[in-house]
Amino acid sequence: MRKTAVVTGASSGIGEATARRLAAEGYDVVAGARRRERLEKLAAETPSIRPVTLDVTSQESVDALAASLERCDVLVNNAGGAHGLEPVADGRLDDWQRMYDVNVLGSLRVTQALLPRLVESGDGVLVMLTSTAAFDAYEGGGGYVAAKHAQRTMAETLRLELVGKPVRIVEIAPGMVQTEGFAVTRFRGDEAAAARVYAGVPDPLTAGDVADAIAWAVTRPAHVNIDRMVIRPRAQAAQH
Ligand code: NJP
Repeated sequence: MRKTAVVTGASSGIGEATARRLAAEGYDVVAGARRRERLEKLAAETPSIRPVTLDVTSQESVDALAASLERCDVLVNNAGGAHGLEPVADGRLDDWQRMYDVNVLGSLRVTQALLPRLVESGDGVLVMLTSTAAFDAYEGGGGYVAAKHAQRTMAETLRLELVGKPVRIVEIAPGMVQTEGFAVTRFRGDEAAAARVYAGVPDPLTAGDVADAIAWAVTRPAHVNIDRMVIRPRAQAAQH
């Protein structure tokens, strides 16, 4: 019986790479995001990927995803991102709300909707895509640092609550990953500013580096729980 993996935010970056990687591992992959045309392209290249239009900030959209599934063995809560770099004192409430709604409440909505399926699987794996920002504050981190801390502690609490149930909780915490969207939304569309940040970290991680880690963690035998993987570019390895 083929297993099913659901990847949120699969239209670009880490989510797209993870969808491809899990398909290569033999999973049927349900790839969710708002940009349907990008998912269609991904599915056209890889037949075991099924595109699903998904907005994790909408309960209706998340419920429709859950209703469309026959099974769910792996859930990768990847949809997320950062908006704005202002100091806390100047942080925009709408940015903070958006970051919470996608990263924290989005992960919560999808987790609540699919957890029964993960339990039914008999060996469910839930991956929470956090960040090194889930441990360390940094200037300008603001709402992103707060949201990723919240996601991390949600995963830790869930792991405690699921003791005795057949679901493993894996946290993946990357440092800087060069993806299409992340730095651009962070810098409000200023691609030149985003490029300058990447220039400051030679050899950032690629989305594929993170996808490899996710694929490795979820394919461990059922008795092996990888609690957390922190993955940084070598240039960031000693930073806190
Ligand atoms: O970014 P990007 P990454 N509903 O912008 C989707 C974390 N991270 O791959 O809906 C559903 O290429 C969006 O799809 P669309 C980061 O916090 C990154 O770098 O079509 N999906 C797209 O597929 C995040 O949790 C770095 O616009 C929604 C995807 O999210 C994860 O890695 C470092 C959505 C974002 O892809 C992936 O980010 C780090 C919604 N409402 C952690 N809103 C890094 N890149 O440096 C957005 O520590 N998406």
